[in-house]
Amino acid sequence: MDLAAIAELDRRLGIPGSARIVAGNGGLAKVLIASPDAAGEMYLHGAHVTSWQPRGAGEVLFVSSKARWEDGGAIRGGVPVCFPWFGSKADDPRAPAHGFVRTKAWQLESIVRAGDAVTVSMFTESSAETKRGWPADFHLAHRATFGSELTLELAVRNTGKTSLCFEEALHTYFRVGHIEKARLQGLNAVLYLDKTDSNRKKTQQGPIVIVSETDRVYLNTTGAIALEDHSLRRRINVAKENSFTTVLWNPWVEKAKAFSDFDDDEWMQMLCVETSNVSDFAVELAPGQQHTMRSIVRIADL
Ligand code: TA6
Repeated sequence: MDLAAIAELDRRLGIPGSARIVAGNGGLAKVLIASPDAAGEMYLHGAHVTSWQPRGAGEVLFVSSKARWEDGGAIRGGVPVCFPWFGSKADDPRAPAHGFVRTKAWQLESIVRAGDAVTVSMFTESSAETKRGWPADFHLAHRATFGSELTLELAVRNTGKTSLCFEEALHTYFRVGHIEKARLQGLNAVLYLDKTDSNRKKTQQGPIVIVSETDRVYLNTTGAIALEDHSLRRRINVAKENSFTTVLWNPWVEKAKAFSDFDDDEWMQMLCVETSNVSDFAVELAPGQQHTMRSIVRIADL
């Protein structure tokens, strides 16, 4: 989108003093939120939230200093939207990881201020191009509310004549002071698939401390989690609705080095906790039906 088009979008949908549409990194269009309750950013590219800072608090989301900002690529950090499959595509190993909506521009539908919070709504939908990779008719909306809480809603509508099945994840990168001083509560006794151990099924015992590469899918869990950060002395609470899996990821040392869009030491500053419906909990949607998954993030002092 060129600067003139961004300015036109700002004229049509911007809210002076609260939300402006400007050119961000790589010239990609973004919505910049500055409300009494919070500051934030959301790119049209991938409907990707890259910043949320509630008033009086530090930045809650991690974005890599080496992130790439380009059409066709995925932004390393913030909240990538994974849809309609998670990880690699079961029947096509050449298909892009985590689906195709995080690497393309979405449409900005509206920006609404309610009280001191601002809600930004974006959408994307099926096209001849998307059907080449995934032959389904769909409408996908991502609504982000920036306030004293961050609420993310992912709404899928089946606009076709046949049933569709999809996986989804809000692949959120949380910023931590130092990963070795973080603990995760809320997944005790939950079954998980350990992707670092051939997807072996295991049961979580007690709180989680990250001491090596971690890549897990917690199954059949609808509860909230609390990320306790003893370095930044804060607790990040993530509640969720209509989500039956939680993915946990930290690349640790070696995987971090392997990524060209991630700095070698940045594994210490982030943890992905992903509100999702993946694996055995993929969603089946009949024609005309809609499914909405929600993630609600709050922070508190520790
Ligand atoms: O969510 C965890 C995960 O699926 C890991 O397996 C790892 O690959 C990570 O996502 C990052 O994926 P990306 O395609 O963004 O490099």
